[in-house]
Amino acid sequence: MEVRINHSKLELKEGDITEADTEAVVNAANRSLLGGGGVDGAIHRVGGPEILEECRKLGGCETGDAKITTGGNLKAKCVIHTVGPVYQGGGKGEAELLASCYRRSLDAARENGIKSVSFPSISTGAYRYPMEEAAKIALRTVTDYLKKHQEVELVRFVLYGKSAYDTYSQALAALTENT
Ligand code: AR6
Repeated sequence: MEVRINHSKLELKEGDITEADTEAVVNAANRSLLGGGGVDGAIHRVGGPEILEECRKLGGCETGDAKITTGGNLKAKCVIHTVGPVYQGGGKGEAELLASCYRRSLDAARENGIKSVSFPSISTGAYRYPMEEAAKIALRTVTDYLKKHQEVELVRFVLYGKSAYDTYSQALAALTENT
């Protein structure tokens, strides 16, 4: 599924983010930036040790923020590491922190002249954010961002499994109907 937002394209795909051929892929990291499971584990496994070497020099990353490194052996030339919130019921500012992950990742892309970015569904694995809620926030935030900034030409969500893909597709359909 894809939609146009001004001069940019927003795309949903089912798949594995380590195989993405966009210039950058976003990692759902933790504050240490020193690796973990899920997307983080897969990116470091496929991308190789060069990514971790650069991460070590960054001194971690706050929740809601993003930092960039090489893509190592990935097809993508850069990895943008962002740290999603751990879901604690929704009353701890999680929605704003999750939105901030998407905005700060796209800021990092723009600052580095990157025109295509793939995102996973941040916080919806180990950090337990409900997928439906997270999809609405992710898609609304990226759509609003692309309306304001033209530099990033392609944003792709790479969704792991059919259920995640369907949830994002329904959220995107609802969002575009209402705008
Ligand atoms: N490609 C695309 N999506 C994936 C992949 C993949 N290869 N693997 C999993 N997903 P998670 P979080 C989906 O746990 O919730 C790590 O240990 C997965 O189904 O990767 O932000 C970090 O170090 C889920 O929907 O990230 C942190 O400690 C989504 O990606 C912590 O997990 C995110 O799941 C971050 O947790």
